[in-house]
Amino acid sequence: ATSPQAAATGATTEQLKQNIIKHLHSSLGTDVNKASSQAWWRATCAAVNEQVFDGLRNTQRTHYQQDTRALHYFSLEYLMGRLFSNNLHNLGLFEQAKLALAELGIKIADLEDQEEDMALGNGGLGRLAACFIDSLATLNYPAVGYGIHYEHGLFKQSFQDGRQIERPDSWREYANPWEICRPESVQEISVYGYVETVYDLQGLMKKVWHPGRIIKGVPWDIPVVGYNGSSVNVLRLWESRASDFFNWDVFNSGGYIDAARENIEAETISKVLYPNDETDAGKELRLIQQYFFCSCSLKDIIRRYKRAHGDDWSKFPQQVVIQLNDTHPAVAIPELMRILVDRADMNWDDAWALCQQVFAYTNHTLLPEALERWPVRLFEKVLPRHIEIIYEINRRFLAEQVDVLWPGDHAKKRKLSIIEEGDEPMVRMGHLSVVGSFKVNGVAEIHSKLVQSDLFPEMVALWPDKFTNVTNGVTPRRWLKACNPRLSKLLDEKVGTGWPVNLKLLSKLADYADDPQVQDSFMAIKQQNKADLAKEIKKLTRIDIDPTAIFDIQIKRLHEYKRQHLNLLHILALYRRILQNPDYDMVPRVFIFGAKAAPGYKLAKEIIYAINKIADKINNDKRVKNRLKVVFMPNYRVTLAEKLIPAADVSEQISTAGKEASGTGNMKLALNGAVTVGTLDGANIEIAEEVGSDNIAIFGLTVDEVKALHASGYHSHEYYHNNPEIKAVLDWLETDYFTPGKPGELSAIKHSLLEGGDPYLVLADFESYAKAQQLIDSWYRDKAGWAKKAILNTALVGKFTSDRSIEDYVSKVWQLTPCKI
Ligand code: 26R
Repeated sequence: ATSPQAAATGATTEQLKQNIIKHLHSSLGTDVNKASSQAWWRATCAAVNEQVFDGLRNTQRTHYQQDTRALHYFSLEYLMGRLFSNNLHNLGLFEQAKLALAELGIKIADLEDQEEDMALGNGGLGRLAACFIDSLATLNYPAVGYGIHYEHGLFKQSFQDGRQIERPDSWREYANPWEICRPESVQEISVYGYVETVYDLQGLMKKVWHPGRIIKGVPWDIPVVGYNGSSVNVLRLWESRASDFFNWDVFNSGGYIDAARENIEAETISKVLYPNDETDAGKELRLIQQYFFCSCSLKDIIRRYKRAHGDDWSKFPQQVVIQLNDTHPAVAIPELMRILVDRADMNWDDAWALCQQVFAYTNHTLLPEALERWPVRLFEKVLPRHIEIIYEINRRFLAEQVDVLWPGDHAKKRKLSIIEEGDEPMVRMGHLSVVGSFKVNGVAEIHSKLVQSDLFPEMVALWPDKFTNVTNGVTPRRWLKACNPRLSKLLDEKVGTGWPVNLKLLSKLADYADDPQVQDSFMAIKQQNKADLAKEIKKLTRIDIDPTAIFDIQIKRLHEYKRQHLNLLHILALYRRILQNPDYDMVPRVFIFGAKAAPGYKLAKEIIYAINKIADKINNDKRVKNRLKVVFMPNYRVTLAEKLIPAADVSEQISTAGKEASGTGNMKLALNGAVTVGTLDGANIEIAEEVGSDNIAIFGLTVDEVKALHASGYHSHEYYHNNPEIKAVLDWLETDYFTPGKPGELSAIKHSLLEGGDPYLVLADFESYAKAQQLIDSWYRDKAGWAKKAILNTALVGKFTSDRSIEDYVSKVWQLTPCKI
């Protein structure tokens, strides 16, 4: 059947077929008889791109003609995943393409597997950026995503004897069909060097930065296709190159070989994504990455603005809003100041007023080790002019804001200063971001409250209206329609086909929650998705699982605060109960993990190792009789998430309360009918509000209880000594039961929970967690009851579409108007 959109664009199955063949011949230089799957995939991409580029041209022309205000999303990370089926779905061409390919004897799924994930991000923050640009295009908001064109995205993970091995990701080794190089828009940026103070003819002081290096930024554009033939926006990613005339200039750099080395260094900037999630490594190259893409992007924005408005800066804040995705791009603030003051000769007050109307900042984490601070020393070396500007921003802030509200209060100044004093003075990027932005938001209600009460209380006193909340969301196009076609079809039948752009329509499904037929269809779909996943698990891990067992899934980066080890201790407790009581009655359960550990995060890697070793033992123990299986899927990434999420019965969202800013996997899993086992943390709280307490298993300490427990002195030993099950499973880790002949190989976990003080309160929450899991077991025994809960999860989480997040940003922060193409 031809969808209305496809009919409108005149793209019939037959035309698609001809186009694919045309590209097989003219772009790939092969033909139908000998084309590989790779060639078929590339030819199909090329055929699809004809429509993508039409949309791109139309969109850009319309935005230019209407001189629209636009959002500029600045992010070090975009976790895009694959674009093939996403673009086909958003163009309304998926079914035609499937048919066209089938007629050519090709399975579309085989082509999808030809594509590497575009994994230019670590986790939540990067995937959020990807969902947001999808929604922006779908809602017809003029927007550009700016970032870095990393040659290597997040490392690929494999296991060797249960331990994580990292290998480089080379996503564009054989070229990426979705990107367009734009040599006409290259930028040059400077780093290093020194600042000279000069006086002009009127005797006015001017600062002149004499750079030590010039680096070229080459933009690559990735079209971002909105759903239903709406806008096609761009994601513009900068690749660093050596700047030819400067660096090969032997007089400037001391010699031919030095020049060659500098060229290599220039190209290193965009080589690789830093794989740290939540731990700031403070590396020089990372600061240069941040500055490189911010400077290129600002110059790009200014060039476009000047094309329409010349040297008149007065309309700049009307036309341009920049969203900082965490503090990673915060150096854009002093960079814009530098451009305005040093280059455009604007006076400081006007420049600062302009800046403060342009930037807005999203905070994504409260973890102290993730809050970025750069040594002043490093700034002086890399960006000597910017550190002066930061000092001046700080001087005025302390004198004109802090000292006015708290006269003579030095403690306040010390706490609020953008420069942290000490043996090694540091630039606090969070402070800089708050001071330089007109809005600051957290990513879930509770997180935004904590940003205000715990992280920046004085900033709230200074600027109460600056702070707001925008709860995260996920795109239902990728995370339901494309990844779960069976459920999508049922939803089309029950609530109509409008749900991908109006997710609240899913609430109509609640009317059927008690309907036995709908329950059967819903659970039959879940069962088919589980069978598919079981096959995939067998293929990837050689592990056999029972597709009728409860599929219990924890997928996210590996971090102590996310508490994969709490899940593991509970698995050990179940295993122990089974061994102690051969008839232990439990619904068969498969615990599935997916997680990458930052390569330098020792304990996280130990947890991966422990899960793998314990899995191996349990999965091969006949006495378990299939009640328990543990699977660690290697190389968790967007594409794997798309296979896991539709098959989940239970969603593990078990962070220590107050630590997970929002979470977005929690939303994807609930949307696909999984029941959450979760703490009252991040967006779990809002999910619980939406689905109701019968349809979610909440456990554990609340944020206030966590604070109270820390305040009163938390002693994890007490839980160890008072709870025999906790004691037994922790002691078990020290034996050689799971690592024959090598006792103590798994003791790092026990160590961190006892001698290490258990900073994330794993032992404090253990009992409550085990009870919640018990509740899940009893809920699942009631088939109709479970089906109802699953259905209600899908029906009631419409709030968590990223379209709603974007509309919230538009009304609270960005003030954009949609522009129909
Ligand atoms: C400083 C650097 C090493 C760094 C720190 C932290 C790099 C990357 C991060 C990742 C953080 C900012 C992150 O991804 N946070 C997650 O953002 C998601 C989207 O808002 C939230 O859902 C999630 O709760 C939060 O952990």
